[in-house]
Amino acid sequence: MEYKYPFVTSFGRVEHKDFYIIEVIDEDGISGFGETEAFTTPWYTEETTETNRHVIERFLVPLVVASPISHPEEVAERFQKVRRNNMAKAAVESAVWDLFAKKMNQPLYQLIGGTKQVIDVGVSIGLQTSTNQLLKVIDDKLAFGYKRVKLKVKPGNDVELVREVRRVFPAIDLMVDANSAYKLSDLKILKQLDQFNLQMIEQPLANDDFVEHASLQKQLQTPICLDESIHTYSDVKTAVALGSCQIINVKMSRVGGIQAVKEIEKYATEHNVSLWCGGMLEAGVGRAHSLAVASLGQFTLPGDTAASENYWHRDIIAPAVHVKNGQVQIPNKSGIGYEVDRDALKHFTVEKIVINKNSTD
Ligand code: OSB
Ligand code: MG
Repeated sequence: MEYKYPFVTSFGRVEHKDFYIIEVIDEDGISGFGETEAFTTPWYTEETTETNRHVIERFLVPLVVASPISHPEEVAERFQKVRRNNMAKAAVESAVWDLFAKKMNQPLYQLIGGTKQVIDVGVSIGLQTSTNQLLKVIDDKLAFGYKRVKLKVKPGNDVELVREVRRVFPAIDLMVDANSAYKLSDLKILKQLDQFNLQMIEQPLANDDFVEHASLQKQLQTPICLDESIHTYSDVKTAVALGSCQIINVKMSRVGGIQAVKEIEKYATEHNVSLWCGGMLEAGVGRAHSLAVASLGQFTLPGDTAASENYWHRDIIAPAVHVKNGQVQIPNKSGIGYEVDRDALKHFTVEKIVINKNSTD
């Protein structure tokens, strides 16, 4: 699917997204849907669309169909024997959650313990060709009512950029995301960001360095939020124990599924860590799952789950995700709450793989 506009970060540029929609069908013919959220390149995490397909087809589906499943929690348990590959796991596990919620005739967000049906959303804005262009894009996004604006930054595109944005928009909720573009030796630059009253700085340092993030957090007033660093429940414990961040961007796909999000959310509640739901520039199925997890109580900050129209001319769900006054209302329907638009799905499909239970026996 082609994006309306390319999305540029410190690690690269994305113009379209290739992904698999996972449809799981049970013995009664009820369907659940999930979406692989990796990109075609391994620049954000190590997974790609192709590794997702490989791992799902070769290892995860056989684990799912090996014997009957009575609750989606069993899926996460079975997947423990496959190391990492969280986005592959999340696509399948979340599809089973959707199916289970539909069987229970309950909205997924309620089934997993979510408490909010109305979700506050912000918007993430990629690097632009000029500061003027960025100011124009922010203006456009604010017209939709988004509750906070996230800017991408990188060395050379930071302090002066944020200064100008703050000058023009002195009162908006504003944050920055570096996607690991800085080193601890850039401390002088990062400290200058403290003057702009940012809600947080997301993932300033290396994706695997909890110690340096802890050291940086001690020297910054602005809260650090971790994104790429967090793949597991134990990563959350490490970050909290070391003081590597005050806030966590939770992406259901990055942590391996809905069960993992539930466990992380419980821990974050007990340890007073604020959460919000990030995005993978995903299509409608992934977005619907993101909204369901954003409904959990500890997701107290606006997430990146912007409207379908922020990304796509045509989404694959009906209705599309709409934002009004910076909020999304999750539909009162069972499962993810949105129907997969079969015509749209067909329109975008370039490959279809069917696996019957018997074919894996
Ligand atoms: O770092 O949160 C990120 C997009 C692609 C990869 C990583 C990130 C992002 C975003 C946009 O910031 C999130 C979205 O709007 O889906
Ligand atoms: Mg990020």
